[in-house]
Amino acid sequence: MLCLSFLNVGAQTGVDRPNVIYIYADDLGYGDLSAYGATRIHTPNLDRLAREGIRFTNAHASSATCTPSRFALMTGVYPWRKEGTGILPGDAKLIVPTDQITLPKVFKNAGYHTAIIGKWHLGLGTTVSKDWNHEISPGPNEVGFDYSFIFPATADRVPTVFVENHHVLGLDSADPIEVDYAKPVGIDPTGKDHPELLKLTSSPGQGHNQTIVNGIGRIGYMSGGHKARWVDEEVSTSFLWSALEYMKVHKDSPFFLYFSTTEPHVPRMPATRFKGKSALGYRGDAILQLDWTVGQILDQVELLGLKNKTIIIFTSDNGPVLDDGYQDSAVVLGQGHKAAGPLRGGKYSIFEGGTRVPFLISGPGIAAGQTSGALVCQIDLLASFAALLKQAIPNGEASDSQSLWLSFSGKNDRGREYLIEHARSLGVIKDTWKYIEPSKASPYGRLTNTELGNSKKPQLYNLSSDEGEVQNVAEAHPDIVKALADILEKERKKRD
Ligand code: NG6
Ligand code: CA
Repeated sequence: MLCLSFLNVGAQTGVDRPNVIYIYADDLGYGDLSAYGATRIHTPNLDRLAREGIRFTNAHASSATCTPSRFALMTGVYPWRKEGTGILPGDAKLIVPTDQITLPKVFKNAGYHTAIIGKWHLGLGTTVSKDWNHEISPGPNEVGFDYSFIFPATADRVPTVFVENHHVLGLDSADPIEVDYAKPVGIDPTGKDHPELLKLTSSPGQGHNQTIVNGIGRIGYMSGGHKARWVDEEVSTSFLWSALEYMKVHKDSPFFLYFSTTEPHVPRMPATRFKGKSALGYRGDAILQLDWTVGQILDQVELLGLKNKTIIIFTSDNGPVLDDGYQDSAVVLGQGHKAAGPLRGGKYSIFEGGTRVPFLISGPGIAAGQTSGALVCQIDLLASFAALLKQAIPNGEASDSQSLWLSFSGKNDRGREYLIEHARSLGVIKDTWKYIEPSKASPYGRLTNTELGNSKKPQLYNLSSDEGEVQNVAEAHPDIVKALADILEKERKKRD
C-alpha cells in the first residue's frame, strides 16, 4: 500500500520538474562561511547563493558525523534506529537498503536522471572482503543513482581511488588492488614505519599512519592500484569537471545531481593554487577551494541557461573539527576563526555545533534574500521533494522524513515540531528548547579537542537566549525536561 503524503505543493516552483543540485560539504561548520558571520574567511560564491535564496539558521544534519547523516539523507530514516550506521571503514558493505525508497529514487520515479559525484561513505558490495578489481556492486547505482562517480569512504581512508559506476577508474589489471583494515597488505610503506615520507604529519594517537598514498598516511592498508590512486590536490577538480560535464550532457532532461565534496574534511590538501590563500592554513584554503567550486557550478547553471529551472541546495554533513588526524596547522592558524560560529561543540558533539550547519537553497519558487529560522533537517528532503514532485512514499518507509517544502521554499517558517539530534547521545529540539539525555559517554574528546556535550545529568538549554548552550536550566524546568524526555522515549519506541 502506498501512502500519498504529498500536500498540494506540486505547482509551487512554477516549473515542471526543476533540476536539483544538492551540494554537500564535509565537516563544514555553522560559522565557516562569511554568509554565516565568518570574518577571517570570505566565501563570495556561497554568499551569492545566500543572497539569491534562503539562508537557514536552524537547519541540521541528522547526526554529528558523516555516515549517519548521509544515511538519513538517503533513506529518510534516523540512523540511530539502525545498527551499523556509524562511521564506516573504506571496505564496509553497502548499508542503504536497495529495496526501499531513497532520495534519488524519488527523483528517478518522477522521470529524472540522477547522479552522485563525490564522497559516498555508505559502503559498497555485500561483504567487507571484496574484489575491487571487477564489478563492485551493489552501491550508489543500486539505490537510485543512474550515474555515480565517487570515492568509497573518506579522503583519509583506503582505497584512495575513484569508482565510476561499478568500476575503479584507471585500474591497471596487472596491478590489482587489495584492501585490509585489520592487517598490512602489500609492500607500500606505512606512516607508522616511515614518517620521513609524509608530507602531512599524522596527529599523535589518531592513527592515520597506515598505508601512505601521495605522501599522506591513511586509515587502512592498501596494495596495488598505483595508477588508479588519486592525487589529493586533484580530487576536488576531478569531481567538479565531472559535475560540469554531467550538467552539460543532461541539461535537457530534469536531473538530480548529488555533488558531495570532500572539503574541508581531512586530509586537507587543496590544489596548489589554493595553498596559503586563506591565512588560516589548509583548512581555510580548502574552504576557499570549496567556495570557488560552488561558484563554478553556479556559473555552469547560468551558462547552460538553467538558472530559472534549477534548485540549488548547499549544506554540510556535520559540524567542524580542527584536528581530525593530521597536523596541518588548522588549530594554530585557525585562531580567531570560529568554525562553529556562536555554537558550542563541533563534529562528534551533541551540542549544536555538531549538527547545526549552513543550509542555503535557491531556485524557482524559492524566496530570494531571506533568512529562515525554521527547524529543518536534511532527513526531510526526501519527503519534501516527494511532495513537490507528487511522488508516493511506500507505507512505512522514510518514516522520519517530513514534508516541509513550504518551509524549504520560504512560504512559511514553521518547520518541524521537533527534531531528534544524534551524536553519541541523543538530544531533542522543540521550540526554543534543547534537551540532551543523560549519558555516561565522555564529555570531552581529548584528541580532537571537542566538547562532546555528554553529561550524566539531563541538560536543558533555552536556545533563544542561550544559543551557546552554556546555562543548563534543567533543574529549573522539570516539566519541560519531562516533556522532551517523553518525546525521545516515544521516538525510540517507534520501529523502523
Ligand atoms: C574518525 C577519524 C577521523 C575521520 C572521521 C570520519 C580517527 C581517530 N578519526 O574515526 O579522522 O576520518 O572518523 O569523518 O580515526 S566523517 O566526517 O566521515 O564522519
Ligand atoms: Ca563529515
